[in-house]
Amino acid sequence: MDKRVLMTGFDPFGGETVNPAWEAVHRLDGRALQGGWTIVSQQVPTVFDRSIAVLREAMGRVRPQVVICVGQAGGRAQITPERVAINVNDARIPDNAGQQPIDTPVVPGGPAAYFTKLPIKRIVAALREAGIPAAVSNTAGTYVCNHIFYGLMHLIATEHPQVQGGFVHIPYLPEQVAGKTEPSMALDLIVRGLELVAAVAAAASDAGGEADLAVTAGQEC
Ligand code: PCA
Repeated sequence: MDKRVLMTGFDPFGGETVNPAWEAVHRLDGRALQGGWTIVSQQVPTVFDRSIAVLREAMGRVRPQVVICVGQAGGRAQITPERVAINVNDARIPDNAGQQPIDTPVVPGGPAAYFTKLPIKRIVAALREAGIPAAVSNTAGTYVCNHIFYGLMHLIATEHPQVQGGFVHIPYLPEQVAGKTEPSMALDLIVRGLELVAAVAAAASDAGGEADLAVTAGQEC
């Protein structure tokens, strides 16, 4: 069998010299999963628009059945699959090309939001079962991560209807916060977690997009 999970990871941004997303994702390149699946890794730039162009090219070349984009969420303590991508760019800091869009759409005329069809609650349950801190997130922010997530969901809606896709945010690496108070997660644990995310998503794709677990991930404000 010949089935592929395309995983993307961003390059460093915001003054950091590493991005845990690419550090982890590139270690998974070529990793075989149960059921005849292989992970294919692709770096994407932390740049509005160009990130989606690189993703679109990679989807055309790799022809994946599952796509999982991964980004750094500095300050989070858990691996967090995202529920929803929104059609807005609102950048607090410039991207790696110096662009800082404010309140522009990712896709002019596109829907306000897309929900992932990945089984995010199944993924969180599997991660916790493996002893890896995880939670569903209900916002991917308004920077390049939400941007590529929305772009991915729009590509699925318009060009690749058979693909299942989603986005996962991960914490800082310990070396990024040495001397600070923010939480971090060791690279080995992030790599194991992302492999598990890919495995659960691949199994759900094999099962024809099975229903997610009916457990709450709700939050009050
Ligand atoms: N995190 C940023 C963009 C690139 C990344 O890894 C974000 O959360 O938008």
